[in-house]
Amino acid sequence: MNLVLFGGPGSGKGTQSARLIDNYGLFHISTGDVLRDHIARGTELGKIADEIISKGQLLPDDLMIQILDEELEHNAKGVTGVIFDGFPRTIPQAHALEKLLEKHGEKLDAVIGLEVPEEELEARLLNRAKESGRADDTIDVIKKRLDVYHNQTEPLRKHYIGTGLYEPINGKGVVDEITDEIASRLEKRTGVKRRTRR
Ligand code: B4P
Repeated sequence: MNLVLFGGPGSGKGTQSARLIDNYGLFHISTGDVLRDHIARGTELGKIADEIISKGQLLPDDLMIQILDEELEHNAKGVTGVIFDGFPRTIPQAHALEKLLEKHGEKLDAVIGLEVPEEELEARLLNRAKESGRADDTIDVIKKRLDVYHNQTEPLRKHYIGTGLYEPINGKGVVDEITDEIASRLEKRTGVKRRTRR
């Protein structure tokens, strides 16, 4: 089973991914985590990513597509399925993902859309900032990330509704209940049951 977790900044993609990995034994690719790892290690890519992320912008599509291709090639060989967390974020990235999966004889089974009102997203990210120390969790950068989301990422929602893959989920509420809702929709859609309860 190959899934995309889709939603605004702070919608809970990382939070729900952690649960889906256990529930279905899937391999997790978070492009945000990959970039933060490069920043922490001070690689050339990390230096580029640091500058862009701290401004709340997206990295260029060609660079992100290359990163994803390498992740699939080197780390995801032979896995039963993948959760794509934070990728795609633009229409060109979505087309690239289709091609990459095709190359590996795979396809996307569902796009889980975590739908959360903007005020809630802002509040969560400001709250996360207290502990995470993330350079992109400040009020100005959060506002920029929300703008970028509306302009560059939200059009993907319509794209995936058109393909029939989009599963809208109310992402506001208790984390466990959101996980249950995702599991129930996935079972209806694919017939696959989760191995553990949460
Ligand atoms: P990401 O790492 O993907 O980060 P995110 O959108 O901020 O967070 P996420 O939705 O995972 O939220 P979380 O579960 O942590 O991206 C960071 C940056 O990397 C991007 O801005 C961009 O610059 C760059 N980047 C990444 N991928 C890219 C791509 N494909 N192309 C170009 N650039 C890319 O949840 C947030 C907070 O809410 C947490 O504190 C959590 O505890 C809390 N929370 C979660 N669920 C909750 C709930 N139900 N109720 C209350 N709080 C909840």
